[in-house]
Amino acid sequence: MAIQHQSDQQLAEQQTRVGPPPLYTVLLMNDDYTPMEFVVVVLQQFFAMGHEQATAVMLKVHTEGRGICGVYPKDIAATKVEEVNSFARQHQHPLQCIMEVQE
Ligand code: TYC
Repeated sequence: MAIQHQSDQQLAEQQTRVGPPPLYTVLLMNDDYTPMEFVVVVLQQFFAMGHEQATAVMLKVHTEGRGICGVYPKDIAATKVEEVNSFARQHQHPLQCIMEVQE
C-alpha cells in the first residue's frame, strides 16, 4: 500500500500542541433552596467523598458561594457536571454544577 503523504492543508490544520492537555475544576455553586444534606449526598455519590469531607465542602460552598468538587480531564469533568445537574433536576433542586479550565 502506498504511503499517504499529508497535504499542506492537512499540516496547517494540525494544532501545535505544547505541553499536556488542560485540566478542569468542577465546582458547586451555592443557592438558597437546595437542602444541605442533598449537597452532601451529591458530593459523596459523584465525587467519592466520605461524609465528613462532603460536609466540609458543602459548608464551604454555603458560606463562600462556591467550592471545588475535584479536578479532571475535560470529558470526565463534563460528564460529572451533566450527571450532577441532571440528578439535581430529577429531585427538583436548583443546585448548579459548573466546570472551569485550570490556570
Ligand atoms: N445554601 C443552601 C441552604 O442553606 C445549602 C447549599 C449548599 C446549597 C451548597 C447549594 O452548592 C450548595 N440550604
